[in-house]
Amino acid sequence: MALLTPDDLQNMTDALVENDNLVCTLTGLSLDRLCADIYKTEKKNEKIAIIPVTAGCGIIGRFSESLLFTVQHFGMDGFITKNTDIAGFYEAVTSGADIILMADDLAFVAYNLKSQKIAHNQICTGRVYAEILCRMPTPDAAAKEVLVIGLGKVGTPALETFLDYGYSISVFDADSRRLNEVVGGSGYRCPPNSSGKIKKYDPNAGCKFDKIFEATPAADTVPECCLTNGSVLSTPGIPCGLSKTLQEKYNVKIVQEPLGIGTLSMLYAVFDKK
Ligand code: NAD
Ligand code: 2YH
Repeated sequence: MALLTPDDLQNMTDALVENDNLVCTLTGLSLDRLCADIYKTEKKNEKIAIIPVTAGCGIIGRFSESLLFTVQHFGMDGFITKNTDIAGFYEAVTSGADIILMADDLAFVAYNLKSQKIAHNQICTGRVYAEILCRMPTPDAAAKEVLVIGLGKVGTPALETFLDYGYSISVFDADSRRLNEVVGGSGYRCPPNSSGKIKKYDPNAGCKFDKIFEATPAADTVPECCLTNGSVLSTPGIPCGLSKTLQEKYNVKIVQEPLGIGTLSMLYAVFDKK
């Protein structure tokens, strides 16, 4: 399980603003409009409590502060509880919170105390980064092709989104057992592959991809042979899977930010319907 570090979050505020602008250029929608459209929900003055959690590896420097920045940047009302853990939960509820954000080492959730809707960070992150690629204009319906690298808890929900949009998906994972599970349509959260829409990526086949999704904890996962000039890489993976050299050589546009985009997606997942 990859845990965020304070260093990962060092430039988070700038990255969130820059990525919001890039997503707007790519899709025509700002990140909050995009999330509202994905989940068909809207914010309505909800009060969002962020509870620091000491369990496991403990408090991560800049984690709660980055969540508060995200909440406030998108015009919502939020606060970090003074207390941690259960005392923080009590403080959040008695202070009138509508939604709670909290994370331990295994899960980061948003919970709507009124509607009891709950959202999981890995699922919502995979969904929003995949939606960004799906909503970019594609000139020709036949060109709905995407390469997905990393088929874990973030990559797998992204597959469902690409299938919903009718994409043909080439997949790769360093774990051959996981790769076979996904291509075979069985195993943890595997979308059924009855239509043969998911196939193994073959680096020797010479396929280039305009759209690439990456969700691994490794560097240099995106091979040069899959790139074409102006490819778009949508990647929640930390660190970035594409080297600076290849990014510049192929003029790749990269959507990547360590926490805020996924958090915004979680919040819209638990807001009330429009
Ligand atoms: P996971 O462990 O569930 O899945 C990672 C997958 O990547 C695994 O299937 C693994 O076999 C595969 N993998 C590892 N090294 C690889 C390589 N060199 N080439 C190809 N595949 C490789 O992890 P996850 O929860 O899906 O998270 C994936 C990444 O996304 C992590 O870096 C995590 O920190 C990050 N993440 C970022 C955000 C965000 O908001 N940016 C949110 C959640 C997770
Ligand atoms: O980063 C994490 C885990 N990888 C779970 C998230 C799933 N992508 N947890 C953050 C822990 C935060 C800490 N408990 C705090 O500061 O409150």
